[in-house]
Amino acid sequence: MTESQNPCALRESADVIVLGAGPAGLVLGNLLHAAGIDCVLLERASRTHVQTRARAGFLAPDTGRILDRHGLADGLHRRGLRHGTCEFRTEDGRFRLDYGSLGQGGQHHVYPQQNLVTDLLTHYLDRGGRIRFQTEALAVRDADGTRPYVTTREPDGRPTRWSARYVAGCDGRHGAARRSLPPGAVRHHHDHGVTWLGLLAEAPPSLDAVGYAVHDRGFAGHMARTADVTRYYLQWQRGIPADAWPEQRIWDELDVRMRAADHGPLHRGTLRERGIFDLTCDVIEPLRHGSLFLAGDAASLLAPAAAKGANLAVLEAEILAGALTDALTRGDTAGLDRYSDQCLAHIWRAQEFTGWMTRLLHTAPDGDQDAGSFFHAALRRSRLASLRTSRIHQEWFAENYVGV
Ligand code: RFL
Repeated sequence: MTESQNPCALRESADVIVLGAGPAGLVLGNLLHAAGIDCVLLERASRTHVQTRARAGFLAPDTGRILDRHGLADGLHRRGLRHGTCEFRTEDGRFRLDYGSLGQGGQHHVYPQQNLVTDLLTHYLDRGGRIRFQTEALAVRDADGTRPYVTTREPDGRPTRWSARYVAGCDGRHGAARRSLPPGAVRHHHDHGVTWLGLLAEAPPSLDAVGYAVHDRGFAGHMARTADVTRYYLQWQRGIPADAWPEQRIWDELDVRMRAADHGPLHRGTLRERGIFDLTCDVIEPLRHGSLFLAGDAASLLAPAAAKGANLAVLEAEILAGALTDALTRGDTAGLDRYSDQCLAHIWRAQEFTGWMTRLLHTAPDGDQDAGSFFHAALRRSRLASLRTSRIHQEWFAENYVGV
């Protein structure tokens, strides 16, 4: 017996079913609910889990403006920090870019993703928004018909069938929306060939800027999160587990790559979290399949080198919310027809800049024939020299670094 024929399955419905309660799903849910649209969020994890999952921290000025526009930025303004400088540390010394005051740039908000998710969730629930935690979407069915439905597994294991007019797949790269795409959907995939060890240190930031250290031993990164917590990244050999090195060795390696002997010591602290991130990316094309729309990481995965993923997620959620509201309140489906092309233009631009940043910061990718070669290192050095000396290059950087 198939899921759809199961007579025991509970049946529920909403005009819009939003899969996933990350930044994309929660912004979308808040905007739809505020517009009076009947919607429900289905989230696989528990409330505690989504509110404590540490990921992004750098939110672009446009993201702040979107959240402001919809009254969702209180926490960001109260507790977020502002950031407009990055420091590159290279074999030729260090230089700073005040991207916040360059060209079309602007300052980042530094606000941990789990705080943003908590704010969005609280706002949604306080206004009576519907959400089901620990409810895993299994598949989206009949997306090309007029009454799509989502099959789910409830917390007690019972199968449920949710029918809707539209389904928003905001359930990330491993979610049910991607698994349910029809054969015509294309996934463009690219592996930058670089791996990061991501670290969350219980230590105050060591410099008042984002730190990008370009070193022959590999990249190291420093990013403030709060006054007491700092993210560090180390370019890492693929296949080596995250716990392979003791803390002391990690801090020593960060010291070497960040050139602490020349530029000042790093504040050390307990490493609260370690994670391995392969810098891969992909784009699903198109982002609409009948009544199913993809947003956020479900639509496109970006390597974290340029801090774009959560920003795109918020932007796409706002565009999709407007289009769904027009369709459901006025029967105007033009926004839904435009959705995929409109978002893909932003996504490809973000992918392009992320790829450029990845090449700027790292030693040659694993498996590259030229790994460690003079040629790769010389190109990287030349790119950095241009960024250090060319005002036009700096303005281009600023515009792309903070823009989505
Ligand atoms: P999320 O945040 O992954 O949320 C998806 C939600 O869907 C749920 N889910 C399901 N629910 C129901 N049924 C299913 N079958 C489900 N499958 C999954 C999950 O439990 C989850 O709650 O996706 P969303 O909303 O699209 O948001 C995307 C962002 O999370 C992501 O792009 C950013 O974290 C990327 N990123 C950064 N982006 C920035 O803009 N600025 C940054 O500074 C930044 N730093 C980062 C980052 C990503 C990182 N990682 C994880 C590689 C730093 C790191 C280390």
